[in-house]
Amino acid sequence: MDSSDWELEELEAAFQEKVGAEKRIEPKDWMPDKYRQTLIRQMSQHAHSEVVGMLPEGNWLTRAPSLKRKTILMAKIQDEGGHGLYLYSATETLGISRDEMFEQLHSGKAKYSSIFNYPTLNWADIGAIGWLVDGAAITNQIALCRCSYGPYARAMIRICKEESFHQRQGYEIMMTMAQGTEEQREMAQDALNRWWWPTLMMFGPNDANSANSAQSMKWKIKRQSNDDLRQKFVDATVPQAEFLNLRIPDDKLKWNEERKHYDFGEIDWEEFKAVVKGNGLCNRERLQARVEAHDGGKWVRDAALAYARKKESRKAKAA
Ligand code: FAQ
Repeated sequence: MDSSDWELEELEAAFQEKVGAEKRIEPKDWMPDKYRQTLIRQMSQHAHSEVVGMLPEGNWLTRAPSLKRKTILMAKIQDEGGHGLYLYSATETLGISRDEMFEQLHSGKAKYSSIFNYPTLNWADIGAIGWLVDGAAITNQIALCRCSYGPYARAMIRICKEESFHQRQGYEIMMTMAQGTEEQREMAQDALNRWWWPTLMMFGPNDANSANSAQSMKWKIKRQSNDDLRQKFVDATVPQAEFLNLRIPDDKLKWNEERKHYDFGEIDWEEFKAVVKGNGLCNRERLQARVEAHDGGKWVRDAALAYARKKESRKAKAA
């Protein structure tokens, strides 16, 4: 072991001690390269999810059933876009550029949440996304508010506040439909049937198969395991479904008095793997939409850059 190895070990020990003491790591602090890379991976995938996540709901903007519903949905989708930008900025503090992140998304190298590869077939899907998908996102993100990396943890605090409004608006759509005509009730049930299992997949593989969890928990990037968060979501959501008088599509779902949790059925992990690999119902369509949006916005970026350069050169001439 030479002196630089000793130095590295000392730095790593001091880093882990800081994390252990619940102190935040900030962009200029020393951090192990793998910690940086893990954060870049998770945070950029999170940012991509927010931005790709605008697409399924965007599909219903022109067909929202009233002006009020349309304005609410528009505000929600804009919030998701804002979350994406906020998270891209937080990820940039780790030394990756936004262009690199976009390149990773557009080339298929970076992942985004599996949930956004499912189609939105009827208006009740908008309710189900708000209720279930935002509900799952909040469950996951509340834990991330205590992430050891400062910019990510702080971003999560603001994002969770907005997600909670999204969850409420989704639940309110479901309540309106569940109490409406028989046809509306059926649409609400159908949406729950289709979104339930993909929502449970959002939390990632079971703990035993989660490649990144052990290290991420040690570094306090993740504060609760995939399975614990999934269980928390199920426990909170089952009574909400009961209140709507809708049935969760799982024959194995049952309160376990001993565990004080709901037992639930096995997730179809083959479906999860297929979606993550790019073979879900909408993967190609989603990626194509993002690439087209990026290419279509090139002239705006070029114009903004040309304007900024001109302003700089005027300033330099005047000085
Ligand atoms: N989809 O070892 P783990 C939202 C990958 S935001 C696709 O357990 P990790 C707001 C994982 O990347 C929703 N891939 O991984 C909204 C890894 O592959 P890699 C997004 C998944 O990172 C609402 C591999 O599997 N939220 O919804 C998924 O420790 C409505 C092994 O897994 C976040 O991103 C999946 N579901 O734990 C917007 C939260 N699950 O990268 C619009 C932040 C796992 O090694 C409308 N992220 N994989 O090649 C996290 O908390 C974590 O990254 C987990 C996964 C928990 C998602």
